[in-house]
Formats: sequence, structure tokens, C-alpha cells
Amino acid sequence: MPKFTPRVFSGIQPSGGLTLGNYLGAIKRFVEMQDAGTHETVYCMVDLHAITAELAQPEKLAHNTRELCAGFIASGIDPEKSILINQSQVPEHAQLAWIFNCVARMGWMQRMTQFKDKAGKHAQNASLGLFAYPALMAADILIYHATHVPVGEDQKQHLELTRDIAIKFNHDFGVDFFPETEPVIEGAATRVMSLRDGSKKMSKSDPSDMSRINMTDDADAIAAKIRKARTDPEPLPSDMDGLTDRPEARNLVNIYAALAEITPDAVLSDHGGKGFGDFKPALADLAVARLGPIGSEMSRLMDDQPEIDRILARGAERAREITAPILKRTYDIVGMVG
Ligand code: AQP
Repeated sequence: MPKFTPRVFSGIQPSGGLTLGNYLGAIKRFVEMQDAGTHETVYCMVDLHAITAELAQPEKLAHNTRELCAGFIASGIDPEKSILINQSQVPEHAQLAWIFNCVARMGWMQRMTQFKDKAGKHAQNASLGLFAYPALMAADILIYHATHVPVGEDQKQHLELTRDIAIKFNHDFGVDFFPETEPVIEGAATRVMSLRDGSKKMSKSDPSDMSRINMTDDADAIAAKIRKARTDPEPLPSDMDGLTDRPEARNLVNIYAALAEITPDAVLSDHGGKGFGDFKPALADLAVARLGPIGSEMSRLMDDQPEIDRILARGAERAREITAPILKRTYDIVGMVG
């Protein structure tokens, strides 16, 4: 008998509209892991994380949280099969995070590249929450004793920190209480790049809307963004080795592969030798066929916000059946009376 129930946890910030990067790097994998039926699955809108970058925007946060919930469901997350929650409705996440703030070392946190990227040159002005973000993320995962976390490649370092926190806690208290969670970083699109700059990740918060495909974009917007995506003048090669120094071309091939559920090499065996004048329309057709129905379902779900709120309230109730006892045991281990 394994010590820990096979359980998947992952989350997405309601810090803007969902992008194709979030979909291919995260949500599509969430659905596959849910449907595989091998693990319990818990998926989360991490609103406490979203406020680390931008706080005083209450209407926007509430809208983004409900829209993200609609995006999860429209993409195939079934709130009966998976536990679907909004982070702040399950208070044990933040309660465990405080303990982990006292486990994690300053030196560990200072090495986090996402903080450096997001705080940029203005680190002194960044919120304390942005600095502590990875400790809250560790709590999100470990409050479920999650064994697996599907994420995009950018989250690899945070997953390593989660393991370090679990190991230190277990070691310091002489227990075997938190699991060493495994990241699941798989597929052709674990790092979808900006359509305007092949060296930058596609991101919700990029100031240029042309850099990303939003899951709510209509067919014309998707086609226009792909048509205008930055590329080079060379035709596509016949294998992936030919894309080594061509990040923008490689990005479009990877996106095609992930959407078509084939390998990048299979894309090149069909399209090798073609220029972007031929390849981009084929990619646009595929993207519209795959994403269009999700976008329409999202807007249909958004018309019934009370139903979204009911789904989240029910998800929080189910989640707390797992998180409350784990927090209680953590408090007992730490020596908190009560
Ligand atoms: N471009 C991407 N390619 C592959 N996976 C991606 N993810 C995000 N962007 C890409 C994955 O989506 C999940 C949720 O990410 P998040 O919203 O929690 O935070 P993020 O990684 O910071 O995403 P964004 O879009 O860049 O948000 P902002 O702009 O607010 O910072 C994670 O599993 C992530 O790997």
C-alpha cells in the first residue's frame, strides 16, 4: 500500500484571461489526468496568488476568477470527477503557508527566478506576498498531500522548493508526514512562447495582446494573431534539428503538435518544405477548430454566474474534508495547542 493516496493538485492564477499557454501547458494535462482515473484530482483558481502582483482590483479579480472557473469546465474539467476550488475559499492553504514561511529559508527564496523575472528592476517595490509566493504554492500542494503536480516548465523550480520544504519539515520534526511531490511536465507545449518574441513565455500579463492567444478570442482574432506571429523567411525543415536556432518557428510547430495531439516530428513530416504562407493558415484552422468551442462554452457558462459560485462553494466543501484534517495533524506536529 502506498503511504499517500495518488492525488493530483494544480492551479492557475486568475490574473487575467486564460491563454493558449495555460491551456496547452496546464489545463489540457489536467483534463487528461482527470480522465485517466488513476488519481484523485484537485484543481484550483489561485486567487491568493493573483493578488501578489495586483491587489486593489476587486471587480477584475472576481470576474477573472469566475471566468477561469468557466475555462476549466469548458475545457473538460468535470466538477463531479475533480474537486474544483477557489483558493481563498479553503482557508487551510493560507494557514499551512504561514508554517511553511517559517520552514523555508531566505536563501532558498532568493534563488527563485520567477520572483526575479516578475519583480524585475523594482524588487524593493514588489509585495512581500510575491516573494513568499512559492511557500504558498508549496502549501497549496502539500495541504492535499498531493503526489503529482502537472505544470508548465516555468514552475519546475517552485516544485523543487516544495520538495525541499516537505523534506525539511519531515526531517526537523522526525516525521514522514508530507510527500515528496513529483512534477508532471509533459507534452509538446510545456513552454509556449510569445507570438511576438520567441525568447519570452506566452503570458496573460504581457502588455501586448498580439503576443498571446486568449481562450476567449474569436476565430478572426485567432487567425489574425497567427498570421501576424513573428517568423523567419525560411521554409519549415523536415525534422526538429532544423529548428534549433529558429525559436519562433519551433514555437508554432510545437503549438500545432500539441493541438493536433501528434509529435512535432510528425508535423514536420507533413509540412516540411512549406513556407509560413501555407503553414500559418493550417495552424489557424486547427486552432480555431480546437479553441472555438471552448471559448463559446466559456461565454455560455459566464451567463450563469450563480451556478459558477455554487460549483465553487461545493468544491470548497469537498476540499476541506481533505485539508482540515491535514492542517490539524500539522498543528499537532508543530505543537500548537487546541
Ligand atoms: N506559456 C506557457 N506555456 C506553458 N505553460 C504555461 N503556463 C503558463 N504559461 C505557460 C502554465 O500555466 C499554469 C498556470 O500558470 P499561472 O497562471 O499560475 O502563472 P504563470 O505561469 O505566471 O502564467 P502567466 O500566464 O504567465 O500568468 P501571469 O502573466 O499572471 O504571470 C502553470 O502550470 C504554468 O506552468
